[in-house]
Amino acid sequence: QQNRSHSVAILGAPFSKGQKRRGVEHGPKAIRDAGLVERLSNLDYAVHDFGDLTFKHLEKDEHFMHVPFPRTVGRANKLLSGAVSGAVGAGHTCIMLGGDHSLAIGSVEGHAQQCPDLCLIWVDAHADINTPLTSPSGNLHGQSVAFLLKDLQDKMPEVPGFSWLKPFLSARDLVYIGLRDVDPGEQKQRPIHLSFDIDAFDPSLAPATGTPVNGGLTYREGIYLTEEIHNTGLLSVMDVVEVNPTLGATPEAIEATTSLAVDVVASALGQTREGAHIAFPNIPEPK
Ligand code: B3U
Ligand code: MN
Ligand code: MN
Repeated sequence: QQNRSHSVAILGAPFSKGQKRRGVEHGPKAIRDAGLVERLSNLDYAVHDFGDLTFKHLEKDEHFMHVPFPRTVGRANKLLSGAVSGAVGAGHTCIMLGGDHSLAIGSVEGHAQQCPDLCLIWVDAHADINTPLTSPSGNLHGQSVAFLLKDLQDKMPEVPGFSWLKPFLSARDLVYIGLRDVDPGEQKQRPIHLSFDIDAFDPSLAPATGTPVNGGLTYREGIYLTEEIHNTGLLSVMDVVEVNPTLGATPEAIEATTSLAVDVVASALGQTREGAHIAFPNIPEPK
């Protein structure tokens, strides 16, 4: 079980230049407004909200091939990397609130500075493993994994803004959802980086996101996943990305998405559906 004596750091990353729709930069505020800090405090964590990082949009940032804002995205991720590294180094379990999924580049890299043996669990409707040469859109949020993987090094061009980044992850460090038969000796005690794209959920549950795709996770599937990750006791950093509060058709659609984001974080940090097992000393009686 995740050790509740761990404190939780919340890092807001209001950044949207890894894709072309505006609004996802409002994700951190929307998720906070949905009650994240209170929910985690109720789980008995000491919550340290470090606020939002301030990202610079570079004036001179020409496309690289058909990839927009490469230097702006590279620089934002370098900044985020330092912040995540600092939070993990200070002993916190770190929750990174995006922002778009290009931010996983810096988040995972900063985590790896402190935990070189981390493994990465990518929960997403998309694989985000395009290179600039395979990407249909050019958007960097669809390329994050390719920047991290050593295995793809000879397939990756040098993208301006990313000279600080050396790929460090092996394909075998990237964990997929759906494994069903793992032997005891195959299990490794490694810090887990959970990168959770809200668009992994079905659009009926998480409509306020930039690229919804039908046929997504049910509520039960998503929460089961985060409960199991909590049960490993190994969660070290979690990204919650692609919540775009400007894209809901109704206030209810936005609220559904942001409260789902709070639910997956709380569940990854140990909130159980059957209750918190904190018994009432005595059940209150009516007078
Ligand atoms: N695979 C497509 C679409 C996409 C990736 N990530 C999101 N959408 N959110 C691409 O652009 O690489
Ligand atoms: Mn993604
Ligand atoms: Mn996605």
